[in-house]
Amino acid sequence: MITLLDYGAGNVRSVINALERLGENVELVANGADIAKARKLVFPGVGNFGAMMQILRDRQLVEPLLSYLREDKPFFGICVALQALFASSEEAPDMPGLDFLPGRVKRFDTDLSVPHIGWNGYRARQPSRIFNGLSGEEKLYFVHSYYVECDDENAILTSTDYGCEFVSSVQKGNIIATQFHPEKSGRVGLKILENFLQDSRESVRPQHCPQTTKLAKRIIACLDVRSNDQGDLVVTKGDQYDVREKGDVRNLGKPVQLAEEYYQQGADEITFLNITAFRDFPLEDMPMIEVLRQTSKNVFVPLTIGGGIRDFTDRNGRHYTALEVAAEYFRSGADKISIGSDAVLIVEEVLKTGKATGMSSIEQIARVYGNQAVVISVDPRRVYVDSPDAVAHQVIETVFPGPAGEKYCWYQCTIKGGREGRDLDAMTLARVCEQLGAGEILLNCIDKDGTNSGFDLELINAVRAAVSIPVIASSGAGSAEHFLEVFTKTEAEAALAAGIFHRREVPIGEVKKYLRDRIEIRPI
Ligand code: 1PR
Repeated sequence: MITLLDYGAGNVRSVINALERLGENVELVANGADIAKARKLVFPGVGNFGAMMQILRDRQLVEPLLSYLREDKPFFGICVALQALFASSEEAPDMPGLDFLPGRVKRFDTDLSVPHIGWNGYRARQPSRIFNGLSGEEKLYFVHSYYVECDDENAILTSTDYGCEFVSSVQKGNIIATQFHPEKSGRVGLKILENFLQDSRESVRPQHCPQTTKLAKRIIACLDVRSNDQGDLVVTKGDQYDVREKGDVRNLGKPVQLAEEYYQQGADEITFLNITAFRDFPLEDMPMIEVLRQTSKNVFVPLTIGGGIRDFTDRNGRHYTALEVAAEYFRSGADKISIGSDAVLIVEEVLKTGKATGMSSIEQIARVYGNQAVVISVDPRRVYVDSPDAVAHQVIETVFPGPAGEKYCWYQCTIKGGREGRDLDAMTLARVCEQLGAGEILLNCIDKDGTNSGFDLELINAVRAAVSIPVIASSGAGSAEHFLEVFTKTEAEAALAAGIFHRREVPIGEVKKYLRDRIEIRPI
């Protein structure tokens, strides 16, 4: 029996799924007494340090938690729960932490994009039972903007590099806490959790200890999901967003099954896009939520879900906020949500009024679940112009001239799955969304979607230069070489593809094999 401290702020579903996969029964903490009687306690911290500490205080869990830690009973803290063990955090300077270990939590101050999202290595500083069966060459999944500086050298279990060397896990007696997410780190992460659960394991040191660790470029499999004309939920794929062939919606497989296949093949993340959610209300679309629930039981890498995240009034007049829609997705197993159409409308409003309201879906969801949980999905298309000042948008000079020989273009944002073009360019959208609190940009390209002709490098470079959050390049992948091209000719942190994986033209394993000796990737 494992006791899980769910303080109600984020996606604890994946931690529960991972523990259940390892054969454990999970009991949730309802009050301080549950902590006192716990035999093994897992604490997955999510979101904002200040918000988390406030909830622990309001629910009078701080003292029971400190007593549990002082008694040196088995404890596993994840992400913000590691940070909670220290005295303070720059994320919420007025809110004290648990002060169980000496040190502090600081924000990354680096030219690299922040949040630090993705798979990075670790350097063991002391032996531990959690290293059983690990070689030291594995990569683990991180997602955070703040990191720990620990003054007790003996408590540092591993360190990792990202602009600086930071503490990626600590161990003091039976108290273990990691900045990385074992529940999202595939087979390696499950092994670490298993090692924690089996208290008889002896302490070992991994054979390999890297001099420096590097963040891997991520390969993401994307599943565009919708109902076909028979009412079945299918994975589909468009050519420049047209998903019909001879009148029928293309059916490329079942969402849960395909997601599991891609996980087994080595996908670093899985993204589901509910592509018709702009006209249907996602909370009425229970099958999609069920897809997420089922997938998260067997897929232990990050899951993103997009489609229909916005305020909505149903046919009975009940109003739902975007935050409620997102909350349902997080509860069902999503780690990140992606916002498409609504982001365009929000940015248009901000530009019109000159101010943010604090109430937009981006701001609200980022506040509760953290910036890293909010992805902006951009659906731009090229509009050619004769000169750089022909329009009041950010224009680029292109090496691929337009139909009338135009040497310039801008990237027009669209909504409703490309059906409606708006008077806003993709770079401005990305920049304003970052200011509002988005943590990552998923950059599609309608011109390239489904063409197998390679990514739009000009678009990716322009958007990457406009923001300091990670950018996922999407649309157009047709070969393993295209992934190398996007990672060597742009600064994109991740590349997403759909068609080549669904049509089994180039499996993920082959893409990774090709990239293995050329760039930093996560080994399968
Ligand atoms: O606007 O918040 O409801 O979200 C709807 C989401 O659905 C958006 O993220 C939007 O990108 C997506 N979407 C809407 N219509 C379509 C469509 O195809 N008709 N799909 C659609 C977007 C683009 C990528 C695709 C890549 C890679 N598809 O998801 O997977 O282009 O494809 P490729 O490797 O085969 O080239 P909202």
